[in-house]
Amino acid sequence: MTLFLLDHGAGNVQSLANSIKRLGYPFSWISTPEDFQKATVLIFPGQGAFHTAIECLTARGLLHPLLDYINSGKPYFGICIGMQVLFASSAESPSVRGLGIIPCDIVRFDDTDKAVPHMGWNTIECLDPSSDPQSTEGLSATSHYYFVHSYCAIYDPERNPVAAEWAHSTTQYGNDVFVSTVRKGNVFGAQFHPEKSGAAGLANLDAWIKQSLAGRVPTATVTRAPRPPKPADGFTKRIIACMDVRANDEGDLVVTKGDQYDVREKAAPNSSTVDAAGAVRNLGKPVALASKYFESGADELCLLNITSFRNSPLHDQPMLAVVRAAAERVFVPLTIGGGIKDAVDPDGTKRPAVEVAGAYFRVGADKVSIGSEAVYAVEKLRAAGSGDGTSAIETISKMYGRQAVVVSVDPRRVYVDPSTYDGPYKDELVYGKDDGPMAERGKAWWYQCTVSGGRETRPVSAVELARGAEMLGAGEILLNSIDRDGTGLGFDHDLIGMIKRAVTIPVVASSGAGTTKHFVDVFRETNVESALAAGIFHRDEVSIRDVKAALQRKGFNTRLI
Ligand code: 1PR
Repeated sequence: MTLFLLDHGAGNVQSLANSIKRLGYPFSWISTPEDFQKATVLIFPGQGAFHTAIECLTARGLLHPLLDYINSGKPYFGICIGMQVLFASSAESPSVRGLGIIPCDIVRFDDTDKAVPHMGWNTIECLDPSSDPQSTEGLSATSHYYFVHSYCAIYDPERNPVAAEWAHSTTQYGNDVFVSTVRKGNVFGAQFHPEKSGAAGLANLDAWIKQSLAGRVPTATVTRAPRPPKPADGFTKRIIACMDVRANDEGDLVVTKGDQYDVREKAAPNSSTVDAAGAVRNLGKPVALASKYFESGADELCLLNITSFRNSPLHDQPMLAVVRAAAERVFVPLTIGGGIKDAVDPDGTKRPAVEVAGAYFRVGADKVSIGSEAVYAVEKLRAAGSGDGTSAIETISKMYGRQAVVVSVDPRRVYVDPSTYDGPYKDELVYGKDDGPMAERGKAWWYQCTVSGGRETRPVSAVELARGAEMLGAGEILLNSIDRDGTGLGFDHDLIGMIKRAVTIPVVASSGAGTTKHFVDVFRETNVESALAAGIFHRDEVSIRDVKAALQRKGFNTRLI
């Protein structure tokens, strides 16, 4: 029996390959239609848009051989879009037909009651009453799995009995209950990403591969009376560890940390180590810290190449090597930011942003974060009234799906006299509270966007950037605060609440965390989906486990490992 992986050219296949290597199974790649003849066990990892998957498979002559393989009865595991292509169609790409093996349609989540994409960790409920461990495919109702999708197969036995017949497990997200895994005969599919779901996901992959290679197709799903799953929205708050990465003065890539974006050491008064003053703060090696945070229960990792605005990231090989090495050790989502833009290599080769992003996806990144380019794209959008399809946000989300595109916002407060201010951001002004910090009392401010790591301000507000980014196709906002970065004063709830209300896509609160209480406060005050920290984790002042325990004590859902 030979395990094959199908790379349709727009997926995070490296992540799956890393997981299977970790499990110790040999595998080969499907690259030509003929390879399907050699495959006896097949996994199709999918990331990205429905139409992209079908178009890429068609262009490479793989679509019909894939259908023939599945109809041959040999074991098939479809992951995310690899499961969705089994359906007849998807609202994501109305003009494109799926394989039609499951004669139902994929629809978009309702976004009136929750952020879309469904991006984060959730639980599943296996519907098969048998306790046959094979039937569970190594899944557990008490584990969390990583989902990142805007479209789903709604579970509704009354109105959609065929989808219900294929349903192996369901998940609740807000008011929607959808099919999280499908299973029938030789076909198994997961809406979540097992390769990014930590130990729980690896257990699912291991169970399925083991029984498939042994030729043991699980016992047929017993016919069961369709029953409404128990309402159990297991969606957790995500805790993200962020590593700002740059070359130090010796040229080594190190994890640094800004204090309001200034990453150079200050000379301590009467310091004997004067030479330390001015050096790039060095808080560790990126891959080692990434592994440490993964083992400590981080739900996601963010690697930001903070000096990439200076040179072409593709030529900036060290960053690709860092992501490749991190992805071999870390089995939760990896976001890479810094320099995701149209670039020109030193030899003059033009590298469009979508190619830069593709290079990172191919070495194991799951999302790319766009900072400066997003500001320029929104300025252009505001001037033209609509996008022209050429921005990094538009080209990358078109190719890989909006769930793969994060926009990083670097706002700085602009204080104004509320009695005289007559500028364009009146309705975005925040007023200092009488019992607030002294520096804010009697004042008002708005949040201005910056580019190049805060070095240049642009005539765009944080609200304009967030709304424009969503319009252009971004799937998530990484909301930093230059004023709070590295201060330990807590998150800027005014900023975060304002942006959360302005968009329907998920928002990551960032900058300023100093204690576990700061995480409890930001989730309670703003209802953001996730919170990010850097300094307190790098300096071992607070652990990710401490943060999650504090959140659990206050009644928040978190993923404990
Ligand atoms: O403009 O697309 O090349 O992206 C550059 C990326 O690098 C952006 O995401 C930008 O936020 C980031 N960046 C650039 N310069 C700096 C700097 O610090 N000098 N880092 C920088 C910004 C913000 C967070 C930080 C949180 C949490 N860092 O990443 O980790 O504020 O910090 P804390 O918990 O210690 O308070 P492009």
